[in-house]
Amino acid sequence: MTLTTTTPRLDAGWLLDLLDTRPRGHSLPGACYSDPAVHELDLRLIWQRQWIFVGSVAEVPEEGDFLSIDLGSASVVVLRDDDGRLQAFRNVCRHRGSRLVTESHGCVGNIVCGYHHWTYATDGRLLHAPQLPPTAERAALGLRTVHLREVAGLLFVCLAAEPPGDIEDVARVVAPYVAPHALDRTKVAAQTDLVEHGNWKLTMENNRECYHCDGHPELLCSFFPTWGLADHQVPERLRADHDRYLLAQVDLERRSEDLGLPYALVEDLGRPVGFRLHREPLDGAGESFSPDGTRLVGRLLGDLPDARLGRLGLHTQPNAWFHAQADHVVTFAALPVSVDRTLVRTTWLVHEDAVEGVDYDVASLTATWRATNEQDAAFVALTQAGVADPGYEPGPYSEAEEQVEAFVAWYDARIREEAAR
Ligand code: 3BY
Ligand code: FES
Repeated sequence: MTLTTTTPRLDAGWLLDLLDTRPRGHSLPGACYSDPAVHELDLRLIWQRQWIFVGSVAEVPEEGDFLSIDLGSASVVVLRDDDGRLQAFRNVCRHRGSRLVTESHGCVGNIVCGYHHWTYATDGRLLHAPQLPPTAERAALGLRTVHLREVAGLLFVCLAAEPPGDIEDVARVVAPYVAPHALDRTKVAAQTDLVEHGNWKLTMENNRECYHCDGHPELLCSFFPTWGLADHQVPERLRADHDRYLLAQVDLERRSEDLGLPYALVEDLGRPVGFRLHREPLDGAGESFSPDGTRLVGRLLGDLPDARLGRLGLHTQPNAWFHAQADHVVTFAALPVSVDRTLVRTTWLVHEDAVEGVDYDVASLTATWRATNEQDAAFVALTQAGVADPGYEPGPYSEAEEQVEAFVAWYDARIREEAAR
C-alpha cells in the first residue's frame, strides 16, 4: 500500500465540464452551489486570486486600528501602521502559524501572538521573539504582506502573487464618482453581520436583480423597481414608476452637472475587476433610503451642498455593492463562510462630525437595509434549499436579470482563466 502524504491538487477540469453544460442565460447547475469540491475551487480560483472588497478607511481611521476578514480558510488583517499607512497581512504567525487577531475590528500597539508572544510592529516587522537564536533571520520573519488597494476610501485585497492588473484602470473610473462622498471624512455609524444560509454566488445573484423587489416593501419607498431595465424592458405594471424615474433622472443630472459630479452609467462587468457605476435618482424626496426619501443624516458628506443627489450605485465583482447618498454611504461585502453560508457585512458611514441622536438616529438610518437584508437572506436560504434538491434544473433568466447573467458569466470566465494558469 502506498501512503500519500500530500493532498492531490484540486483538478478543475470537471468544474469546467459542468460549466459547459450551462446554456447562456440560465442559472448554474446545482453542484455549483452545494458541492464542497466546487467551493474549494471557488476559494482557490476566485477568493484567493481576485480583488476582494473588505471594508473602508472609516473602519481603520487611527494608527493601530485593524480589521480582519476571512476568505474561507485564509484570513487577512488590514492595519493602519504607526505612520498612518494602510497595510494588509496574512493573519498567520511566522513562528508556528497561530492566528494572530481573532476580532473583526480592534486597535493594537503591536501585534502580539497569543501563543509564544512573538511580537510584530504595525508595519509587520518582527520586533521580538523570545529565545530565538541570534542566528535566526529576524528580518525575514515579518508578517507576510497581502496586496491592498484603496479606491477613494474603499479597500480591496488580493491574495494572489500577481493580482489582476486592471484595478488601476477601474480605480481611475470609479474614484471620481466616489470621492465627493469623502469616505476619508466618515465614521462607522453602524455595522451588521448577517450570515445568509446560502452559497456566496446565490447572495451575489440575488443582489444583481430587482426582479424580486416586490419582496422589499421598505426599500421600494425610495428605490426605483426598474433598476437595470432599459426603457423597452419596463413592464406595464412598473410604467408609472419608470416615468417618475426618468423625470427624476433629468433633475438629478442637472444637479450633478451644477456640482461637477459625474453621473453617467459606466458598466464593465466582465473584466476581472468587473464593475457597474451609476448615479441614479431615489424616489420621493430623492435624498436617502427613508420612507419618504428625505435625508436620514442632518450633516451631509464631504462638502456636498445639496441633499437631493439620489444614490451613487456601485457594484463590484465578485463580492460587493455600495450605495452613496449625500447624507450617508452603505457598503456591503459578501464573504464565504462555507459552501452554504455567506456573511453579508453591511456598514453605514456618516460624516465624521455627525452626532448620533442629533444628526441621525441609528435605528432609522439602518431600518431600510436591515429589513431588506433579512428579506434577501430569506430568498437566498429558500434558493439554497431548492438548488441542492435533486429536482432542481437550471432555469432561464428574465429580461430583468441581465446583471445576474453578467455575474455568472464573470464567474465562468474567471474559473476558466485561473484554471488554465
Ligand atoms: O442593492 C442593489 O444594488 C441591488 C440592485 C437591485 C436589487 N438590489 C437592491
Ligand atoms: Fe505565534 Fe508561536 S505561533 S509565537
